[in-house]
Amino acid sequence: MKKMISCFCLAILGLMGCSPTKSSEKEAVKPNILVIYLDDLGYGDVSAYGQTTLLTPNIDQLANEGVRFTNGYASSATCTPSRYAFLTGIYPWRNKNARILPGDAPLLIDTSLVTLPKMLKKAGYKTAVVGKWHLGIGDGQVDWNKELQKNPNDVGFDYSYIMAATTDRVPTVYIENRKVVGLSADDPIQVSYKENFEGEPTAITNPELMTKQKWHHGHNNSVHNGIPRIGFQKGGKSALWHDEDMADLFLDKAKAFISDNNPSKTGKPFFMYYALQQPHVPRVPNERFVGKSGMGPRGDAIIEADWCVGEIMKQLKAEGLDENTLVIFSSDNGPVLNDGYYDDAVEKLGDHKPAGPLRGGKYSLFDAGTKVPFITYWKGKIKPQVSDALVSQIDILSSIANLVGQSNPSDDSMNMLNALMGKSEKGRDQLVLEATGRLAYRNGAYVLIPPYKGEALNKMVNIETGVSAEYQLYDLTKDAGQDKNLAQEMPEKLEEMKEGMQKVVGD
Ligand code: NG6
Ligand code: CA
Repeated sequence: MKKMISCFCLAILGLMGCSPTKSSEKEAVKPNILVIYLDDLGYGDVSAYGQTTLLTPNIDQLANEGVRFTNGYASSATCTPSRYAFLTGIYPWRNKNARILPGDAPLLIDTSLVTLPKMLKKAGYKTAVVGKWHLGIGDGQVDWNKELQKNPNDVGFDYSYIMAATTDRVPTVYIENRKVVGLSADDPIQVSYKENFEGEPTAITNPELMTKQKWHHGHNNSVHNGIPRIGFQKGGKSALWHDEDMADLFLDKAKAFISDNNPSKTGKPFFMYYALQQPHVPRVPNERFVGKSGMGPRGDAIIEADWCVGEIMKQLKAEGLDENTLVIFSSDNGPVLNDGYYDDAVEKLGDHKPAGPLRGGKYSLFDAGTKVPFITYWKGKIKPQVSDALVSQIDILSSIANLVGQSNPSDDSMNMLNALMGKSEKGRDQLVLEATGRLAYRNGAYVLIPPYKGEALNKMVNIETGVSAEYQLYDLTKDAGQDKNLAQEMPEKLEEMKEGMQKVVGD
């Protein structure tokens, strides 16, 4: 009888999307967890964050019916370090290799680390990543035609369907679990970031191949699908992706994972990291979205991504899971317009402000580099609100560990569960931010940018780096645009901030 009751409970819990709790995990709630993570989406690119030129109704719905954070940060102003920090809960600047990686880089995450998916697996979850990876694969000598080792499946993901790096880097193929999808044995794929393969065309030798987009800076190696890329590749023709279909494909894979892993079938909750490729360069939305924004491919790609967000939410609803899924929406770093292709992002921008009221953008130590849209949504559980609490993507690991009754494996990651659930306005007191290897320090209302050598303007992308020979101190509550450097007039505050930063970062 006892056995029957527990089986019954198991079935009911399974239907609810919750898994049975051990006695030591009494308080744990185990919703499905969906992290929707965009690439280079700026604080001002979501209409719920105040802009009116580019409408993102599906993301807005999450924002308006969940917690919309006004002080939500990515860990870094570029992709790889932010994703590293999100998955490991470790500040990216603690790992010197956590920089923008080439497509053939070795796996950045030490396989002995407790990652977010590993922690969730321990808590009984099925885990998946679909979309952009950009955290390295293998040990530096990958044969892309063989079973891939040291990939997402080795750091906690039960299922992975990814691109290795970025849409502008080779190899331009999809990888499902340990295999490149669609490869044919008689046409192996070769990849190099050192030199071209003999006789293969590049954007330099054969500019006529660039039928869809031309390079502005970088991006002049192998050309695939009319678009020049970073790095060289040869062969693998049957496996090469079609950029125009990428959003639909990732969406299909993400939807399929949800229905295949509906807790009513598996008896386990799921965690999915849905990492969309938009609006990173090259921006190649499906033809259904071309021209929709009036802003060229960048705006169209954002509209396409917003549609994908709506579709994935519809899928949760269709599977009966919308009330037991915690959704976290964010972006890996701030916005950039010209990131290396001629794609009209600058020319057709009009009045749109991708960074909103913030200064800087991608690659920048100024706020727009790392302050990004950050939304938590859980139908029926999270009350709609705007929160000024200071939260970072680095805190997701500890906060979720707390929710599901697991211990937090990283000291850098702080338990912000109450803030994420909209139960408290209290966030972190302090946070270290990173941009291309340089650091800034946020504490309360203030941000400190220490002096650095280097250019104040990244001329290629036309974004202020935040670099100056002087200390910079800003009060972000009064001066979101970081116009007024208070370092001279607030010497005590400056000292306090220097000491605070030194305590976390060391000398
Ligand atoms: C840069 C690329 C840029 C983008 C970025 C990575 C050049 C000149 N620029 O090196 O286009 O790919 O790396 O972006 O090659 S991120 O969002 O993945 O960090
Ligand atoms: Ca990015």
